[in-house]
Amino acid sequence: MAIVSHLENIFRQFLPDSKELEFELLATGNINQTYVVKSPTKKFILQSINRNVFPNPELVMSNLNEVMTSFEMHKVEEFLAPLQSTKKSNYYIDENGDYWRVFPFVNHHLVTSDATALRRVGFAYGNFIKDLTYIDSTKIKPTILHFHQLDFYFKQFINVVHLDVKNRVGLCQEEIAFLKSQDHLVATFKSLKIPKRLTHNDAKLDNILFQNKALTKWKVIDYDTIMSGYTIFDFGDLVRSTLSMKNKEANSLSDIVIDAKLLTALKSGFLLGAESVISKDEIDLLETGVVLILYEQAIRFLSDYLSGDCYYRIEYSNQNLVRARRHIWLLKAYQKKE
Ligand code: GN1
Ligand code: MG
Repeated sequence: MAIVSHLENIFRQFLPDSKELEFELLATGNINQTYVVKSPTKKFILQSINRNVFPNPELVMSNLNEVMTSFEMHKVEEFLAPLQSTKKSNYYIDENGDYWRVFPFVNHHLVTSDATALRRVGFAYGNFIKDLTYIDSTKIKPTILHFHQLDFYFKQFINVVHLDVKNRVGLCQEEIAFLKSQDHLVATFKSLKIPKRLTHNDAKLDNILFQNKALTKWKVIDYDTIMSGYTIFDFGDLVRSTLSMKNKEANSLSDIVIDAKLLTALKSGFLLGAESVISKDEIDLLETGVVLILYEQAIRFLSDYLSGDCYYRIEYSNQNLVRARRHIWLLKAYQKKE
């Protein structure tokens, strides 16, 4: 098959002698294309960078080199280094101009969403915030402009509603009206007085891989959006993704369950991990971070739906609308809880 030989060729740029390879497409991410590569003895992750989302893949990979150098120097064990190609680079550009990298595959335990496990997840991300302070932030460049900049996403949303290029506005009037009614959150975002620092920026549950049952050994993965950001957004994404997982079957607002015990577990773990670097102002705004990121994600998913699904990968036609709705329900339920 043409695609398999294409993938084999790419993979052999990193491990030239590998034989009997199998490739399995992973459907977990919304952006990059990711394969599990099985050789008779070992497994790897082969991933191409989505150039529509990351217009400058060189930057993604040079940031990764900076992260790697600092983490190696400080013996950060929770980091997974990419393999070097035979040309001594951490990526390979194929004939289509696509950028590919290879990571070791981490055998991992799926995290159950009980309080003990979520305290460990919280700790892992808090600890990562601490690890990121080892890096000289001036050496890390933004890989996506305006990332997590709520006022930017809101303007874009108003614009796509106005343009209505796919004639979909009529199908989501209620969602649009709700998101517009919450524009005070844009003002909250703009008035944030906490400093920016290096953050993960996609701190979701799936991006922590635990390697033992006791959850004491783990890797944080997905380094493409490590750049300057707000700590409270990493915490927010962690809560958001946990709530999304717990509520993935929800079909209406009344189905949404917000489990306070689990949120407490995430928060206490996160605070413990980031204890040495997090400020009182940041701690006071952690819950605001959850609200802001739920709102941001709902806006981004709905904007993508309205503009014809150009950003996030979809598996069925109105998936971005479904994603936006779930985030709106989560936001409403979370706001009610407060
Ligand atoms: C995207 O592809 P994935 O799942 O790693 C997105 C994140 C969202 C996430 C929502 C670069 O990340 O911001 O939180 O989907 N990444 C980018 O599931 O936009
Ligand atoms: Mg990601």
